[in-house]
Amino acid sequence: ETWRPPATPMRFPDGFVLGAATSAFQVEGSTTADGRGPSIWDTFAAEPGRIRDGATGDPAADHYRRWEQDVDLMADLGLAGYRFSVAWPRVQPTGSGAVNRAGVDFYRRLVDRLLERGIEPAVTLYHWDLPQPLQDRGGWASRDTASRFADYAAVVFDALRDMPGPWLTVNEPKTTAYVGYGSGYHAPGVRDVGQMVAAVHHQLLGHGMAVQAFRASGASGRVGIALNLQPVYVGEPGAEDAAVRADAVENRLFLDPVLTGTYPDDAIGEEAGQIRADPSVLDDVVLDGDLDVVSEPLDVLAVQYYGVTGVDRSGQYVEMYPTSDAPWQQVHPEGMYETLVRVRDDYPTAPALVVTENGIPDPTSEGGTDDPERLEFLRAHLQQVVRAAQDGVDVQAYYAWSLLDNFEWAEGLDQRWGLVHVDFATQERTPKASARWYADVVAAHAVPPV
Ligand code: GBH
Repeated sequence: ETWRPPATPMRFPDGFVLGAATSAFQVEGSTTADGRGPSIWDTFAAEPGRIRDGATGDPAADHYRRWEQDVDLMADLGLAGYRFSVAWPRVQPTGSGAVNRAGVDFYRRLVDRLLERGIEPAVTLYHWDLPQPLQDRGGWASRDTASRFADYAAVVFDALRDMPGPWLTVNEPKTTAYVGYGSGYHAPGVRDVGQMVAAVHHQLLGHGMAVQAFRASGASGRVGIALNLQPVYVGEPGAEDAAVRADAVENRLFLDPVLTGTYPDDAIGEEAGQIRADPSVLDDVVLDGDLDVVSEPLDVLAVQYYGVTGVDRSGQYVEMYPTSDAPWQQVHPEGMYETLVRVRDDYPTAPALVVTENGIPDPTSEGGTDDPERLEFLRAHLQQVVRAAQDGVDVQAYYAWSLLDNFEWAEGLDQRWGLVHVDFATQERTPKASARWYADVVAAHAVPPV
């Protein structure tokens, strides 16, 4: 039976943080300023045919130069939280060794201004902009990258050590592995299942090593990882087993090692729904002791939820719910509730949850500021978050994706995910109708009924 929202406002728990999110490469621009080194996304965007309309990360939303105005905008909207990512190539231009002070100082100023404005920062350490010199040595297919990441993380923990909010180590290791090293649709554009599986493990290992560095640093705040989770449904009669295996691929391959220190044994193989490879590709990269590191206890688990998927008997994806203008996104708000409840029920050791991304693109590329689809999407998903909290799930924050229209990876500037419209010709910011509605939600600390 379908759950129906009440006709009265749904209140968030006391202390629940409502905010919005961005990532460095998607908004900053200024890709060569103040000593920043090249990242894999600079390289990838420079290759013809990789990005829609040949867009690049410069100037994106020009946030590196307009950050003060952007913090003012967040304050005007009354946001209680802002999730951003630190660009590794600004902090360590070659991915290791010498620290670039100018890069660190940018994030120090940003955090200080956010705190002055009463906006709690949430800091992601890796949102896909790997320093190019590390890719030249194998990227996440190489075990050494995990150690380099932990060293970089320690630099940031130290520089922003008083940051009170959540720290997220790696953003969506699934996407980097499957899209960066599997389909090759994202940087670094590799198509190799062996490298893909290695990239899963080395990102999770890097995450665990960064958690250890966090504990050693004495920095404040709480640490976790950001996983994009996606309920998998049986898309036709007889697809039950394929759906279980697809769930291993989409969810358990990441949740299990991080929360229980084991990899599922049904994610990789030749059966419907699985990653098509010999399971030994994983065994070959997991060394003794690694899973203890990967499963270092966390303070928060960050969940990113965009939609659900169905699978048929052969494990192929089937459409069961309407898609947004992103063809991969099947919109189903109940999936938000199911995801939060599932983590709580299936993983007794799970820490508090925060939702660090959720959103949709505008339905046309016209780029207007009237966005009723986004407003209703946010309303329906926020209701499901409150519903989960009411049912006893310890969920403590929600960050809409995204604060600003920005560089949407391979889709370039065409797909607009912002609460705030950006005119890329002038960089003028204009809050969309959804942003004004969301400001009211934050102020009321409750989701209004339709
Ligand atoms: C998030 O990923 C990212 O964290 C964020 O940076 C991004 O802006 C946001 O979503 C909106 O997309 O085109 O068939 O190859 C969400 C998960 C995984 C969704 C990769 C798109 C590519 C599918 N993403 N996927 S396809």
